[in-house]
Amino acid sequence: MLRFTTAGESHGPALVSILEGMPAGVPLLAADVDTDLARRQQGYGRGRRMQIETDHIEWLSGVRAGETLGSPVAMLIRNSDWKNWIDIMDPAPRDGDADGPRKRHVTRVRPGHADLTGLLKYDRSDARDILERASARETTARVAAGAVCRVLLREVGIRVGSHLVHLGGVDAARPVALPDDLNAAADASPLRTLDADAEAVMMARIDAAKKEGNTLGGICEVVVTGLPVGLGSHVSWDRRLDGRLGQAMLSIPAVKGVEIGLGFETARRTGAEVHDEIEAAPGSTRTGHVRRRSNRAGGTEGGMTTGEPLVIRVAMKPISTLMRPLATVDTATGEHAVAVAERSDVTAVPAMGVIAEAMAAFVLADALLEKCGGDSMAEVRRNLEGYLARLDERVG
Ligand code: EPS
Repeated sequence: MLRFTTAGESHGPALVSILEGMPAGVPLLAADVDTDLARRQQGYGRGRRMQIETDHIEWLSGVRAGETLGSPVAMLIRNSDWKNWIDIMDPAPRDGDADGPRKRHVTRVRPGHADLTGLLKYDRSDARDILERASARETTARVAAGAVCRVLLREVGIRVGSHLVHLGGVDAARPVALPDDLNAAADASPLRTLDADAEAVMMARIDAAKKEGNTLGGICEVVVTGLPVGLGSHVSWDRRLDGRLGQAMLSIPAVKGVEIGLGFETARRTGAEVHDEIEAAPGSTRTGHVRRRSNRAGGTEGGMTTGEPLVIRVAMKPISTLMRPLATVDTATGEHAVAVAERSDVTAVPAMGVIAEAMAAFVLADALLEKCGGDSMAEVRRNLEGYLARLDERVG
């Protein structure tokens, strides 16, 4: 129903995000998108690039007078750093022999980065041809598309939030009950964590890693509330919501693991310790007038939402650009070398949480439109209300 694509290199003139399939009549302001872009730029442990950029969108299409038109929503985000890279990123051909190799060309490929595999696959000699697109700068355009999806979800009472639960070997305690406005609470922390004690230890660890020229990974938890039962489907592999969420999360640069609910822990427990017992809950329309006594499933059963909060944990490896670089091979000479040490971040895990929210918002908006889609917001609303009315009717 929904699809989006992005274009743009990290140090090119701009990024573009095109989202197709939004119904007409969704109220949409640039501020709805810019707020999420600013949230993605936060986080202790980021490098100097985030001081150069203040991301905001320019509408190219799909929005008029504060509402979507049903046509593709295209957004432009300019790279302020572009002015420093015009010569290096110039699309015009050059006379290689006369001009010599371009400045900032990269052959000392970084272990863990797309540099080497991309260079071999695409038959390039300068890894900049790969790393410019592999850069996590691209996630800005994803967050823009996700922010539009978030507005659609918000219109029907679905809220997407996240918080950081682990950084560089330090766990944050998860409160038994999450704050009602999860993002307001998480965004108040420089690491987007709800555990102030753990936050202090994590920040000290980031400082130490920075001194060592090292980098740190971590885990964020995305929580979605207000979902109706039955988004996604059990009938075919590619319609199962768990699989769609997994694909979306694992496509985020540096993400290596995803869990829904208890995730890997379910494999270690017995059935009685894993499955959520069900009881009647008259009046709880979105869960079908029942509730789970626990939510170890994390909000899905059979590849469909249960109506309980959707809980997804996303694990990010440490960034592969180290200021004290690892051993590698110089692809120009075949000799041993140390990897290139480009300017980078010590950690971007807090930002990854915001990106994971965007990817979740996209998958869930798509699944919502599959179940209750329409060409206008009014039609989506009517279809959802019809479905919810049927859930009420079933209990009489
Ligand atoms: C990145 C390297 C750094 C990060 C960048 C991702 O950029 P630069 O090479 O310009 O210093 O700041 O992230 C962003 C620009 C962003 O917007 O998140 C990388 O190599 O992936």
